[in-house]
Amino acid sequence: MTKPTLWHCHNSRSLRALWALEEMGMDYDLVELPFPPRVFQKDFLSINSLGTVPYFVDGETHMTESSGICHYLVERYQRYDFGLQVDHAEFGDYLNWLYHSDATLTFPQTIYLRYTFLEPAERKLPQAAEDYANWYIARLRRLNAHMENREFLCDNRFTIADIAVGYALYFGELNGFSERYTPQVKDYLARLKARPAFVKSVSIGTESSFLK
Ligand SMILES: N[C@@H](CCC(=O)N[C@@H](CS)C(=O)NCC(=O)O)C(=O)O
Repeated sequence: MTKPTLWHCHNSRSLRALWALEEMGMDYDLVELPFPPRVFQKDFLSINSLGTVPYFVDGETHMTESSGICHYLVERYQRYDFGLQVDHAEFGDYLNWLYHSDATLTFPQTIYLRYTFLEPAERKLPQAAEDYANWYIARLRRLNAHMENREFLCDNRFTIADIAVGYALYFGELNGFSERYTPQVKDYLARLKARPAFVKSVSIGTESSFLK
């Protein structure tokens, strides 16, 4: 059987997939790219026409969605030690956190990042950046309530839902939002960041970082 390959940029959303591979102790190949790859590594577009990371290949499977890759790894390799099966009472909740992590908690932050840091001075949009920062903090309301009496999101144990949401919180920290996190969310993020698999994954590729 061939090994999966992951294309990764330091601190980007491919960290979700890398962290999951490390938690699962899987054998994989890693291709590190400078950020953004479509500018600094143009030949990457011939591999992934979107030019985004993560890009993940496992045999005939090609994927571009970070939370989807984590979900794939659980299902494809039957790693329910990191996921929930369909007959579990919290299965819907688990899927909801997986989707929520990127569509609701990460996307608004990318608008902030773009119009604060990535665009040239004449295209920066402070109003859009501030609005989307506030949007992100407001969308944490559900997580804030959920984490009041919990250590992890689902089933009282660490799963890929924690990886998916944990990355959004970590990205928020890099963007300077963590002072606005509630105490329970700050503690939750600290717990996730202390995991050896996170510490290892986040240390990979610092030279070509898009957010240090
Ligand atoms: N929804 C996708 C988004 C992938 C994505 O946009 N990744 C960003 C990095 S966090 C990227 O590669 N941006 C480079 C670009 O847009 O050129 C996911 O969750 O993986």
